[in-house]
Amino acid sequence: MPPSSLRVVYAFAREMHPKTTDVFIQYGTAGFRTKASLLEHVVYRMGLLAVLRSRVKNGRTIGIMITASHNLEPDNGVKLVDPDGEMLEQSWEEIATRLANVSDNDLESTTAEIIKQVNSDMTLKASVYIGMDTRYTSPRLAAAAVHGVMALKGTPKEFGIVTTPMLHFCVKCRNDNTYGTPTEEGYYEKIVGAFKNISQKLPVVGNYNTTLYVDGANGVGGKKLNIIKKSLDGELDLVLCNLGGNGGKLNLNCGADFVKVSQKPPVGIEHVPFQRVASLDGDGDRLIYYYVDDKNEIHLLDGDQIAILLASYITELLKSCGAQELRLGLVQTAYANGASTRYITQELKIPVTCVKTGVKHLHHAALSYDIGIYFEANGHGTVVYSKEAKNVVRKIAEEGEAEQRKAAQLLLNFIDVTNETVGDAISDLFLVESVLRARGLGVRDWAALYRDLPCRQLKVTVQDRNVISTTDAERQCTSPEGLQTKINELVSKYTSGRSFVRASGTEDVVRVYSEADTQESADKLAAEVAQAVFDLAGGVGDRPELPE
Ligand code: 16G
Ligand code: MG
Repeated sequence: MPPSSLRVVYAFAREMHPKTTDVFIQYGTAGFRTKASLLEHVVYRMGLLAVLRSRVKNGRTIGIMITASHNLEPDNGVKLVDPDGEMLEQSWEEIATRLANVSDNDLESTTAEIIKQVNSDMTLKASVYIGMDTRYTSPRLAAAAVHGVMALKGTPKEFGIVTTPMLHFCVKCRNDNTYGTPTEEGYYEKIVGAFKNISQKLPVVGNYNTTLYVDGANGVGGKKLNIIKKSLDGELDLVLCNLGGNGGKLNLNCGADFVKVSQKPPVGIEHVPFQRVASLDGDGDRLIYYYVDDKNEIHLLDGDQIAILLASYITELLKSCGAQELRLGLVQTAYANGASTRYITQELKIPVTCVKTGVKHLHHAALSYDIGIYFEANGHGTVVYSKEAKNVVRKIAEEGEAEQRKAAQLLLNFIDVTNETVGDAISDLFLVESVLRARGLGVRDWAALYRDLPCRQLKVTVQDRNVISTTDAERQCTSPEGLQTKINELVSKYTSGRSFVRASGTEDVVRVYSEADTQESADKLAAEVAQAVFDLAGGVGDRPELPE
């Protein structure tokens, strides 16, 4: 494409998606995320960038997802998906930030500069898949993405309303047809089909029962489960709540993030004591389980417990297959409950790696194992299997002894239920249900595997959150000076105390995490550390108070 045709980039921008704000925006942990009203020009420009990225990748398909995940309704966001269904390569985040922030007048020249910088061959074809969540602002933003793709003569394909992981799955399938069919139906066929295969092999035994309540966060995940529900043939009886009807607002007092952070059950569900409930987030990439007991107290089964359940079951299957040589490992972040890490390393004897918050870090670390299981405590995670691991299991499924073959076939189904591209609430839900069913576990049996230490999360507003720097996978704070020493001093007063602070990648706040042997202690420690952050890192507004 000759440079002169870049003029259309400017023309489209000026006519249809002008930049109307000077607010600087940054490609963060999960793309751009802010008030929907500030995003149209950003999404248009991500349409442009996706085309350049597709061309750099020899015409392989790139994804654009319009969503602000668990944020409330007025926000929205956009992120790019790389050809294997993974997050955009980190070195492009700065390029995305630059392109999003230039003025309309400089857009043409900046686009030309980036084309040169990344060496994008503008004669190649380019393909971009576009999906969106259920927000009322999403269709307009998706249209802006389409215009961006067309401005650079790429081919957009719109998927309409899909979960974020569905879009990742479709991008992966489009670039690797051995993975599946790149459509929503293809997703159901593979993932739900494999779950049904597993269910048919495993009778319902022990304390497991097939009823599962679901908190859909009034978002896209619940809507898709409503489609899936009809095809489950009674293998799982889904009672779907918070599907977006009856005035229920997206993520408002419901959804995985609300449940995890507030440690409260969501509104919109009539709780039956000891009934297990799965809570999804707004775009369907996080999953938390919980139950409410007969005293109305909530018991969470978060990403840590999900990881443990999956890891112990896969280990068992590997043993039954006779494939113990495959290296299985778990990846967590600093938010993982200390009790979970102890249980995994000491009881299950499975190696654990700790990395920085953000899916891309976990995903990357998980790839270094033959079978890598990664979960953030907030419920985002999945399992990745190396090619070698799949080949070994396939071979056993065909040539092994009868018992080994059976286990290997089950593991192959399990692999097919997994959305390996990214954490996926729907796929994870079917994985969890498969394991509970296979082991005859009720939700209380699952919760009894080990006991989490009580924990608390708080946030503190400061003048500039970037004054906080961390090291050791965010577990130690290196600036501002004196803060880590103060945290150490506070932590040392508590039995089983642990605390860390980090700057949020998605909100203008500093996050505080604490755990200790009692909830009172965890709450007090968090508040004390929050005060230390406020005092030493330029807190604004009211100083955090200690609990009564
Ligand atoms: C984003 C990340 C999630 C992380 C969270 C932390 C992705 C797809 N999502 O939602 O992994 O836990 O940010 O948020 O990477 P924070 O930086 O505001 O604490
Ligand atoms: Mg999400």
